[in-house]
Amino acid sequence: MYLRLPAHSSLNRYKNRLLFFLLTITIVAVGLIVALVNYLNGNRLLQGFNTEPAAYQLENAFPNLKFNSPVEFVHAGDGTNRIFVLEQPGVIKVFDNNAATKEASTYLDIRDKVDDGGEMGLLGIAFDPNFKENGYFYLNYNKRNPLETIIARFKASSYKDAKVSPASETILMRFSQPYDNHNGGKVAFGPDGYLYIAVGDGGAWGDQHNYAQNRTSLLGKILRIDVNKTDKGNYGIPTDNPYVGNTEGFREEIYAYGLRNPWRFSFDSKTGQLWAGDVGQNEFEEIDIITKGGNYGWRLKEASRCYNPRNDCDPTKTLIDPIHQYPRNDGVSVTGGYVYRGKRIPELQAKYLFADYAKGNIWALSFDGSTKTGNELLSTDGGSVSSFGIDANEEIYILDHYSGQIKQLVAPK
Ligand SMILES: [Ca+2]
Repeated sequence: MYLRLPAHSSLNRYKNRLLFFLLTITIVAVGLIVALVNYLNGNRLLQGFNTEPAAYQLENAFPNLKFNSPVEFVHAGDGTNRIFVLEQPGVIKVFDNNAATKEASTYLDIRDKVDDGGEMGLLGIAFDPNFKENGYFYLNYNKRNPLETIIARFKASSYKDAKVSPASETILMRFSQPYDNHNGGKVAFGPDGYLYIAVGDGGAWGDQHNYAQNRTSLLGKILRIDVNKTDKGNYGIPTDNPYVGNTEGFREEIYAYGLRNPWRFSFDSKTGQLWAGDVGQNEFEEIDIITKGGNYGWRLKEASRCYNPRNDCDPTKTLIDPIHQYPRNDGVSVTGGYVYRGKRIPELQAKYLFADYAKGNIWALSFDGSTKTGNELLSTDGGSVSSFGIDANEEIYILDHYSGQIKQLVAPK
């Protein structure tokens, strides 16, 4: 009995040591698992399990200003740091690029020349590269009776003028519109000094008259003209346009074709690349990099899918597919933006920002030359984004068509 007691007590001691050992191992293991999960979460390696929406916020860039259906935001490149905003009914507003600006004044009022509503109105403005010397700027607007697109030049008597007379107008181009939607509308000077003009397919649906593929028509195209020449009246054709001197009756103004409703294009200020958002029909919205003479597919294709005909729509494989497209659950009406070259949000440097007008989504597309490498959803809260704008410092702004506010992205902390 005496002999057994120590043996018994020794056995208990071993049991206790074993239990203590197992308990210690368990505590250490649980601690390690908790630490590992926290580490992975912190490093966003478990992002697939994280359904949090994009973290960019939108703030009102000019809290004292509100516009009537704003559709465009530009600067004049004249060193005055003024911003010009187009109001769709036919007014250009001007104000100092300062968040504290109290009010915007009227720079030009052509409401009596413009018919607006739906997709019609004053849609585009481009200041002449020599605006400071010549006072010229160019507008794209719509009118009825008859239904037309007008490309016109206006003239400020001095670049410093606070107001411009509607009587300074010279019409460069006018062409009829079969329907009141799909007017394109953007105008901008390229790095080559030529004026680029976005023109939709004429409207209705499905491009029933096949205008976008018809190069004898200006509809469904990106046009390029020389505003310093007069061989076409008040403008001319750049000598290296794709259809210069053709004998097939193709319009010499055409730079690229096969577009449905290019709603906002821009030039990358660093590379000169031309980016466009093209509004889709039933299935896809698309982003295109536009090259000279390129055929972007519509109505043969809607984005990368055959539309009319449904099969074998590109037997010679000549149609250029979008760099990016998105389906209906992400939005229904694309608004093309800009390749960001500003300084305020370093994370977005060299990415192409664009939005969906109907859904309020704003994205930043990453790319490597001409191929997409990623697409980040920055916000689902953009409002009705009618356009983006760039100021003289290449900072980017977002126009909310419905609220009339100009917004700015704020990066997550
Ligand atoms: Ca296309």
